Formats: sequence, structure tokens, C-alpha cells
Amino acid sequence: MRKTISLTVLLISLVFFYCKKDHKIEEPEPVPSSPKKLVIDALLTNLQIPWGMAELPNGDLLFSERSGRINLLKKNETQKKNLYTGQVQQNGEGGMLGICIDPLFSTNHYVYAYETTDSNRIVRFKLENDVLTKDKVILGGIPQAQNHDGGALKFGPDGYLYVGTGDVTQGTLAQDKNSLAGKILRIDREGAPVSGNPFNSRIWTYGHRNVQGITWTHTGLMLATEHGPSGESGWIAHDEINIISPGKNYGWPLARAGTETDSLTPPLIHSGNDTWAPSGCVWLGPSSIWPNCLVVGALRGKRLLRIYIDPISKQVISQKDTLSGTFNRLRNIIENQDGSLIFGSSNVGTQGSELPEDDKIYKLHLK
Ligand SMILES: [Ca+2]
Repeated sequence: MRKTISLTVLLISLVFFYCKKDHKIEEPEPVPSSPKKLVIDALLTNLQIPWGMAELPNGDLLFSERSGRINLLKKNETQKKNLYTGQVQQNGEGGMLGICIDPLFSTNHYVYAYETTDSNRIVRFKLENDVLTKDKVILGGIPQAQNHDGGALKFGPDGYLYVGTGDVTQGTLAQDKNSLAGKILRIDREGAPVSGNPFNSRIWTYGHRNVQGITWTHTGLMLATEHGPSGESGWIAHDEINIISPGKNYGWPLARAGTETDSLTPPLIHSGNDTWAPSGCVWLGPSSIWPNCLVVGALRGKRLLRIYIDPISKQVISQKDTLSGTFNRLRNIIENQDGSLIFGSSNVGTQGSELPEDDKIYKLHLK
């Protein structure tokens, strides 16, 4: 059953929240230049941790559930169709993670998934006539562990595939350029390193703890989310949003956000002593619901983070919370071609989740 929630009440309560907290941000709430209201529909219920999401050129939604399933939700339909179930290891944060479609999908029909088996690996599929067929593993050997498995997977504006991995709870691997752990990788559709990569390997950047979200601004600036420490070296919180530039060292485990020295690249913004646990993210361009804004799904933060960035000066203008106190853990978010936002919850197996399958996928749009 579709559940519609008016955002009006939420926004009023958020204004109250900010006033109460004496929040410094004074930029007015962006109001779409339309008399329509922002509403949220629950598109699907009874899911198990929807993780990767991608809209197909025809408007259908392809998404993974961490347990191994890859599903299709046809545009204007209300029931998902299971296309594939992978034999993944899901005993922690691994499983069937990021999903993306090839920029040349209309001609090559390629779909890619980041999955955890005895390693983390990138698998290529073909999707034709709503049938998903495994083609081949294009990249294996990404270290895996119970936690910190990364999972971000997106094609960049340059037509190459970017992969966010995790340090698999061995921080030193993030500094080891012989390991694919704790990195952002840039590969082609066969999994090979791209000519021009900074270390003549698949590595694009290093020194990452756990990257689950990648996006680009409409001006081509690459951004990535990263989970901060949960006790390593006595550090906690300090989740990061980074501007990603090739060859740079983002510091893990030598520094947490805010303690970078020398050649270590500090984040664009970090959470300080708050915990966001930032996962998927999407950049909304000038004509989107929230213009010029990075929107991030926050797991422990239990909200959508909106971070307004000037992509020219590369400065954060303001940061706002959306749906705080309304939802539990939120994971990934994408923008559809029609301007609506699709995002998913990630509660199964966590405290407060009573049911084996109670996650949902939501659509936020103007109505
Ligand atoms: Ca860092």
C-alpha cells in the first residue's frame, strides 16, 4: 500500500528544530518554483536492505538487496520482479552492494554489481527484455571482511567506472598501493586500469576507510562519502565528504578528519563528533528539487543530509537535515530523469527492526 507523507509538517518541525538548536545556517529553505507540494510515497515494502539503485533509460528501477537479490521495479508498477540472486556472503556489511548501468546501456545492455563472495568483486550482467544474465566478473580480488566492504559503483562523466572500496578493518591496507582495499578505483568496462590513472594501476585515490557513495556535480567535480572511525586509535565519528582528485591520499588510517597534515587531503566537510554514517549520495543540479545540493543517505544519522556546495569555489555554503526524526536508517539515493528522488531504508538486522524484511524504497517528488 502506498503511503503518502506531506513534507510540509516535516519542514515546519525542522524549522523548529533549527531554532531550538540555534543552528547557524540561515539560508532560506529552498522552495521549488512550483505550487506543487513535496510528497513521499513508499514504492516498495518488505525488503531486505536495498543497497544499489539505478534508473534504466525507460524509467524502470533496478535495485539490489544486500542478501543477494537484484530486482526490477517497472515504471508505474507496484510489485518488484526478482531478476537474479547471487550467492553472496552477507555476514556483516558485505553482500550484493552497488549497482549501476552502463552509459551505453541502450546498445550494450550492460549492468554492473559490486558483490561480496570470497572477495569483493565487480560482476557484469546483460539486461535484455527484463532478463538479467551474468556475463563475467570484470574485477575480483578486492579484499573482503565482515565490515568495511565499501560498495560504491558509478560511471563518471568520463565514461569510466569508479569503485569505492573499504579498508576491510585493516587500516594499513588503505595506504598500500598494492591492495585494492581502502581505495577509489577507476576501471573500464572490462575491469582494466584506465590509461592516465595516477599510479599506472586501477587506483584513482587512496587512504579511504569505507566509501559507499560517489557522485559528480554538474560541473564535473567528483564527491565521495566516507565512514569515519568507530574506535580506531581512540577516534570516533568524523564522517567525511571528500572532493576526489586523482592520486591524492585521503589520510586513513594516519589521520581522522581534521587532523590531516602534510600531503594528506582533508575532507570538504566532516561530521565532527556527530555520526552520520554516510552511504549513497547524489548531486542535484540547478533544476533539481533542491538545486546545487549533495544529498546523502545517513545510516546512523537517520536522515538525508543536504550539503549545498558552490562547485566553482569548492566551498560548502550550508548544510541541512531532511526527514530527521521521521525515518530510521537511510542508505542510498538516486535522482530519476523526471526529477524525483528514490531512496531506501536499511534497518533489517538492526536494533528496533522487528521483522526479517521491513525495509522500504521511497520516492520523493512534487505532486
Ligand atoms: Ca580522510
